[in-house]
Amino acid sequence: MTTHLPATTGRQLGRRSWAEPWKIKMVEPLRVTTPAERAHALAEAGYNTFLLRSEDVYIDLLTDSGTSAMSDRQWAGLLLGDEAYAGSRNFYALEEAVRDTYGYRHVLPVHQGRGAEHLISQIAIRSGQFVPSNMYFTTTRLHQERAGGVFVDVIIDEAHDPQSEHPFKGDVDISKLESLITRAGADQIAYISLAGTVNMAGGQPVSMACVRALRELCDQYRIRLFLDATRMVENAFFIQEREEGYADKTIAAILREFCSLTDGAWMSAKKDSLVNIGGWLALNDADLFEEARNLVVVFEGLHTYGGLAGRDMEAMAIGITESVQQDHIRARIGQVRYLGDLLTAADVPVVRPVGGHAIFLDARRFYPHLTQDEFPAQTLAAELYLDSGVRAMERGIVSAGRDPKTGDHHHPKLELTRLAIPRRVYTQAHMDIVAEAVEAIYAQRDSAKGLIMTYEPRYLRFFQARFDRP
Ligand code: PM9
Repeated sequence: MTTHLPATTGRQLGRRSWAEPWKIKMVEPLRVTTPAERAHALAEAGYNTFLLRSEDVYIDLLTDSGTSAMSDRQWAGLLLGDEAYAGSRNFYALEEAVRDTYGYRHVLPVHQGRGAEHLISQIAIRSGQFVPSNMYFTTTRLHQERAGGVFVDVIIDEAHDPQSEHPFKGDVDISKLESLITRAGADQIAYISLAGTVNMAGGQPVSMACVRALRELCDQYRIRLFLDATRMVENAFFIQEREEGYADKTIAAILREFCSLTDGAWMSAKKDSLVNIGGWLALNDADLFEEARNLVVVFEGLHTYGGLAGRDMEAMAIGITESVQQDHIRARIGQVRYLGDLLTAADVPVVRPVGGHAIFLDARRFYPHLTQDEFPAQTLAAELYLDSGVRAMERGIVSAGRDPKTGDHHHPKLELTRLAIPRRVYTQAHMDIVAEAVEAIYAQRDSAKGLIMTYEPRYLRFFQARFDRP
C-alpha cells in the first residue's frame, strides 16, 4: 500500500509542493456567526445539520454532492443550452461523453442519482429477490427495498473496522457472495450492486481484482453486475496509486477498464462530474435499456432530457471530461488527505485509510461515553457546528434507518460523522480552520451529552429528523 501525503509542506519534506490546478475567478462571501446565533440556529433546526439555513453556516462540509465549483468552460456551456423538449443537442453531447468516458452503450439522463436508482430498481428487481451489495447507501438501498428487493451486505469485514488499513476496503467478499448465491439460487439474485468508493465505509475504493473476480462469478451464474459510478473517478485514482500494474495507466483508461467489467451503471453526476445537478443511467443490454427508456417518461421526463435542462446536460458533458484529468483528481484527493493528515496528527479518531471525498470522524471513539442510541455521530455534528459554524453530516445509526421487516433500528458498526469536501470550492486555509474546530471539540469531548430523537420521518430519516437535548 502506498502511504499518503503528510500534512507538511513540500519544503519541509525536501521536495516541491503541489497546488490546486486552478485559480479563483469569482468569490462568494462567507458569513461568520456568533456562538449565540449558532446555538439559536441549531435549536431551530432540531439539532439536524440538514435543517440549518446555509447562510448560518461558515464552512459547509455537509456534502460533496452538487456543491462543486464549475469551471469557466462549464459556465460557458450553460449558454449553449438547447432547451428543446425533444432531441436537444446537449443530450447528444452528454451521451457521447458518457460513452467515451465510461464506455456504456445506452444512456439515459436523469435529474440526479436517485432518479436512476429508482429506474434500475424497478426494472431489474423482482419482489423477494436479493440485492447483494458492498455495504449500503441510503437512497440506493431504499429504492431497492421499495422495489421488493432484500439488501444483503457482502463487503469484506475490514470495511466495518474504522482502524483497518486495508487498501481496498470497498471490495466484495467473494466467498460471502458465492455462499448467498448457492444458498438462494442464482435466479433469486436480482443483480450485484457494486459502488465505486464506498461512501458509508469512508469513501473506500474497490480494486480492479475484485471487479474482475465479480465479472467471472457473474458470468458463471448468469447474474448482472451494476455499478454505482457516482465516485468511480476517485476509485480509479486509488487503483492507479495502490494496485499493481496500474501506476502508468491514466485515470481515464482505468475507469474504462473497470466499467467494461460491469453491465451498466447509475450515476449521481453531482459528485465526480462537477455539476450542481444531474445524473444518468447507462446500460449495455438493449432490451433492459428499452424498459428504462419507457419508464423514464413516467418519472423524470422524455429520454432526451430526463428532468434536466439542456444547459445542465452540457455542463455535465464538460464536467465528465474535466473529472478524469490527472491534475484535477490528484488535487481533489490531495485536499481531502491534507485535512485527514492534520486530524490524524492531532490523534483525532478518523476512518483509516482516508478515502476519496471526505474525512469520517469515528464518533464511537470520539465519544466513548455515549451509547449508539444517544446518537454520538449526530451529537458530534451538532457540537462541531456550535463551536465553529462548520457543517458536517451524521453517517451512523440515524442514516442507517430501520429494518423494513422488523421495524427495529439498524445498528451499524460504523458510527461516523462525515466532513465531505466539495470539489474546487475551499482552500487549504479553510481546511486548517476545520481541523482546529474538530480538535477544539475533541479537547472537550468528555462533557458532550447525547441527543434524543423527537421526530422521525418514514423515509431517509437523517434528512428531516429532529432531535433535542435530553
Ligand atoms: N450522496 C451524499 O451526500 C447526497 C445525499 S444523500 C446524503 O453523499 C451514492 C454513492 C451517493 C449518492 C448521494 C447517491 C444518490 C447515490 N450513490 O443525491 O440522488 O453518495 O444525486 O445520488 C449524497 P443523488
